[in-house]
Amino acid sequence: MSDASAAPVLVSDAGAVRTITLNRPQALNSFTLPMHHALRAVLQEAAATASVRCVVLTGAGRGFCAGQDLAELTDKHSPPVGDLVVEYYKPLALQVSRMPVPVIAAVNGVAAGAGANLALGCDMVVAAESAAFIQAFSKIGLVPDCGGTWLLPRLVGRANAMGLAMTGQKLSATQAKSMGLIWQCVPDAELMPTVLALAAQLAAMPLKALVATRQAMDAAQDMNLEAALSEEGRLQAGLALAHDCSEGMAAFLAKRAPVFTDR
Ligand code: T3D
Repeated sequence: MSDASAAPVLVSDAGAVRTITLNRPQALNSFTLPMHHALRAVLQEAAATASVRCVVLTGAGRGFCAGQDLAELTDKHSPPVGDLVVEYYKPLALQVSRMPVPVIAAVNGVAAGAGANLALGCDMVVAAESAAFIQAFSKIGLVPDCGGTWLLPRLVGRANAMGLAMTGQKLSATQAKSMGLIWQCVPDAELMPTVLALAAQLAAMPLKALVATRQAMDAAQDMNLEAALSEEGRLQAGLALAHDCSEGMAAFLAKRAPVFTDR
């Protein structure tokens, strides 16, 4: 019989919300190849499961994720560092950015290296007060990966991005909130109740519109105003034909609660 507590990733459902828990607490949930494979599979499954309308990503124990397991790199069978980035961290960041449902990071403790950028790549980030974010890469002679070079300047501007990446300094969750790096910072005991309530709220909303909002926001960063306005028009034209838009307008006019079902 397999020991579920030893699985590198745990999955649980509460209504339409699926919680995925990184589960290597003895090493602050740092990434090994088995954890990469398990996370890829459970994200694929969540994306393909119609009843899942929001995903929450969190960590077991006192950490969220400490990035790459550095001990694994000393294994002679470990792929070269560059290959790990291309074959694992890049696909992971893209997979999260292409989920057909909103993804919320519930950052329960330290998020370092690729673990920090995995969290920051989620649609919304809620952190416990005791959590912290560390761009640990420079301290071991690497550049931010798992989307860090793309995400950080967009989230907090070049000056803050460069400061965080070059110094690798620990940013408390409170500082991260003040800097605009994350959506919310809450007392530790309120983290999961807050995130699960937020996830249930998003799960009941028009998902196509939420996912298109993510796509439009990200794409607009590389567009001029005219192009961004055109993209808004293109997306709006498609969304206006979807069930959820008709339902939202009908419910408003009928003064009743809407029931959104598109995904
Ligand atoms: O191919 C590639 O590698 C490229 C991809 C790179 C992506 C990356 O993520 S690079 C960045 C890798 N991560 C780091 O450099 C962070 C290393 N960890 C730390 O700096 C510290 O652990 C923290 C600041 C995150 C937390 O510090 P603290 O004092 O709260 O905890 P600790 O005592 O350092 O760690 C607790 C245990 O977790 C400890 O094990 P032990 O002594 O109790 O048996 C520690 O060794 C282990 N641990 C923490 N981080 C990692 C780790 N083990 C392996 N790899 C880790 N990244």
